[in-house]
Amino acid sequence: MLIRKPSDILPSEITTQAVYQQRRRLMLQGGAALAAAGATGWSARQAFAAAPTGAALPGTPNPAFQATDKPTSYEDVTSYNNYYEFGTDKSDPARYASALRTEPWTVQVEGEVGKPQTFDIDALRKLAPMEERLYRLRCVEGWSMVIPWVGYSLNALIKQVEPTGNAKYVEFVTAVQTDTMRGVRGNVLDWPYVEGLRLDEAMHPLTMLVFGLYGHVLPNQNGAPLRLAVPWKYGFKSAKSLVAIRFVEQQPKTAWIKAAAREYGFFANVNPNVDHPRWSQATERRIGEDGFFTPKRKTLMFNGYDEVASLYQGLDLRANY
Ligand SMILES: Nc1nc2c(c(=O)[nH]1)N[C@H]1C(S)=C(S)[C@@H](COP(=O)(O)O)O[C@H]1N2
Ligand SMILES: [Mo]
Repeated sequence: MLIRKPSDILPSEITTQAVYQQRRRLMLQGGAALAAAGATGWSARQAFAAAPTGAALPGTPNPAFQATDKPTSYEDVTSYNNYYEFGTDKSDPARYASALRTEPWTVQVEGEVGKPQTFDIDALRKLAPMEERLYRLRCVEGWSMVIPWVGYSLNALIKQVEPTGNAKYVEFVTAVQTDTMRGVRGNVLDWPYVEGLRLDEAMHPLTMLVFGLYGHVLPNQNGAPLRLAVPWKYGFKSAKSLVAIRFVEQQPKTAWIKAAAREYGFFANVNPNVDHPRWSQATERRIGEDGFFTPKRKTLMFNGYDEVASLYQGLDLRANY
């Protein structure tokens, strides 16, 4: 279960990466000073714990994709996760995903494309300029976060492989490492974790191929070395640790549809008016804001990304949940 921590010194008032970095330096200095003075309290340890540890991966902030919400702290973004391959508790990914082997790493891009290709992760990192975008992420379970991702629009990759006229959907296949992933030894889901988008959804500029967060390479628990971010859909569509991207004619059979088709649909657009069979989707709990008296936030249609509405004109969003 989630245990809330005091948030007074968490870097949660950050607005941009530059401010974050500056704050981080100050916190590290402050932490070092406290440590030198023999302070071993929670705040001294927290000052170290809250800073990114991976290699730097800066992105140029793209003004077109900046949520105005306050970013969720690095600590929360990297310690409260869903990554069932490593276990179903929110703390399991942070605890166990360090075992994931992220090198070497290739992504097979195949199927209904003129130029199928296997990309090395380094080639993908260089394929388009890295941008920083602040996106909201709304989990189908009723919580949300605000994350400064680093990456670029998936359509940059799609254009390179030239989809054929038969490509109607894109299937995303994620890693299975039986020796490092304790979760895949059980059958909570039918592994590999597979997701899918319609081709026009995959081509939408908001759909992002993500390599980092908070100016650093993705922590394993967040889907290293690359994952999707599809901010107008429930979080489960944003598949982690991609190994293959397939262009197909038929709607992909996703892991969540196979597990519970009545509860999780293919579209999975954030929609406060269509409840999950077991709970309401009208409101959400923003991670880092929750206290006994904190009111829940109203969930917004398409998670507030109204620019995607035209993709669904004429589609009954109640039937196509
Ligand atoms: N491979 C894989 N990708 C996954 C998941 C998963 O279990 N396995 N969980 C999804 C869900 S339910 C959510 S809410 C987001 C969480 O992303 P985050 O941990 O980076 O916030 O990842 C999604 N991607
Ligand atoms: Mo989720």
